[in-house]
Amino acid sequence: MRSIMALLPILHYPDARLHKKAKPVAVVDDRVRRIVRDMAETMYAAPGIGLAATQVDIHERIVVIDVSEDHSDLLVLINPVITWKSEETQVYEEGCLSVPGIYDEVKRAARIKVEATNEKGERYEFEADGLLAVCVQHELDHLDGKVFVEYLSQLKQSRIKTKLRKLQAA
Ligand code: QAP
Ligand code: CO
Repeated sequence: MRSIMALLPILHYPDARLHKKAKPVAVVDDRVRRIVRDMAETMYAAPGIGLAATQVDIHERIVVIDVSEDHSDLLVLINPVITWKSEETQVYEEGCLSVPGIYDEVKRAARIKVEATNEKGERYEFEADGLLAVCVQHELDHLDGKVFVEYLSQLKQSRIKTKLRKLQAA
């Protein structure tokens, strides 16, 4: 039986709750699986390619990512850790569901190794490059309370704040 769709409200920058540090998940149970399912539905509906629990005001170390064209490759990352980053970097034009309409270049490691737990509670490992590597680093930053605009100049950050505050007021 298909459960009822639950779309979660997404916090928008600048919101202090985006800067909270998420706590590890102790046990992957039905409560956590429900959060994962609701996050995936919220990400696909947006549409987006990545969503961290912090962005839906849940301060637990949970991320969903799907960089496929057809929603066919959902990655569930519970308590994720980047265990290795390449010296080589790549610059990518990033966006964020919490910073609507704003896109700018960020430099990050080009290749990473990641360890995480899936929705069954199993620990797994993978290597990522390209867009997936960007997305994992972007989403893990959210769990530590960091938004991609914090990599931009102070001038750009204050312009973005002003623009988004006006949009929210309208
Ligand atoms: C993070 O971002 C990311 O501004 C995921 O109006 C972005 O899914 C990682 C979105 C780029 C790597 C590269 C943004 C949707 C979605 C917007 C997203 C918007 C509507 C962003
Ligand atoms: Co984001």
